[in-house]
Amino acid sequence: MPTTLKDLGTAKKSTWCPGCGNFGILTAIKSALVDSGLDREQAVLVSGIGCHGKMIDYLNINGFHSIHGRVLPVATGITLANPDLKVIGFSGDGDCYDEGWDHFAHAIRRNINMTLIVHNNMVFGLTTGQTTSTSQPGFKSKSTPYGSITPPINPIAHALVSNATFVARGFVGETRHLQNLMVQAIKHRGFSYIDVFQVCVSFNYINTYDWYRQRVYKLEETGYDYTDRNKALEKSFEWGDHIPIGIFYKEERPTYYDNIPQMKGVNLAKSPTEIRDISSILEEME
Ligand SMILES: Cc1ncc(C[n+]2csc(CCOP(=O)(O)OP(=O)(O)O)c2C)c(N)n1
Ligand code: SF4
Ligand SMILES: [Mg+2]
Repeated sequence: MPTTLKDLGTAKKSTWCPGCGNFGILTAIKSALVDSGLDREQAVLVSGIGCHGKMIDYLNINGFHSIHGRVLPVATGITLANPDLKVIGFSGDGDCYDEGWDHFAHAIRRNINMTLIVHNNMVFGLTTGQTTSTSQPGFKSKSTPYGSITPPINPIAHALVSNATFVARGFVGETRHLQNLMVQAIKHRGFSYIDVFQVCVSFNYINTYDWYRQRVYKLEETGYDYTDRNKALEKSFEWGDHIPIGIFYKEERPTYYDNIPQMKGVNLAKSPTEIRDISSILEEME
């Protein structure tokens, strides 16, 4: 049965701060799930640890609240074991671009069939606002009281050079636009990735709603062609007074699962499990 907005609500009381950008992501994903016509039972959510991780509590869909930085290994396991499921991962900038950084490149280059949404608030929110690898130069926090001295990571550029098949950026102040990006990401076969500018009203006083509103513009309104990886890379470095949001790059390519001939038509989760006696093999190896 197609999912409705009502189906997706839960009775859990939100613990996000009033005005938090996570509310925008929640609103957008709910509408995107309805728009994409996905049955609730066809989807599985995976989240990391942080304020973003509470998405699992507020969406009435089977979910796995994993450990810090490990959204991608868990999501990879689920999608390979049961390719009939649509796996959607919610990660934080700290979760994905710091603690789980190595998984990012590898899930992308393998073209794991899943969607990854990164709540990029440029701080470790849940642990009270320390600097992350996307915090802007000079950003002052408890961990960098004199201001961040290292240049931030450019996750869009990294995704592109890792051979990503779907790379986009959204902003929580543009929920309709974000919802549309999410629908396209969900429909994409392969690894679809959206970095979302998610405002943290409690700990990031630089990258506020107004800061973004004065800078973001939509790529699709400029006649931009998202099929050219080199152009996308060039765009990914645009920062400052004008910051692009929208789809940077998109292509179709076989997924990791598609490239394993032994997996063709196999659904491990639905395969019969039997206990096999392997003692003779073990004895041979002694
Ligand atoms: C392995 C491990 N390291 C560190 C922590 C502590 N920790 C919990 S939440 C968090 C910050 C999360 O930041 P981010 O991923 O950006 O999520 P946000 O809270 O900003 O949504 C950290 C460092 C942890 N729980 N587990
Ligand atoms: S600390 Fe920041 S990210 Fe976390 S709930 Fe509050 S506003 Fe949102
Ligand atoms: Mg964060």
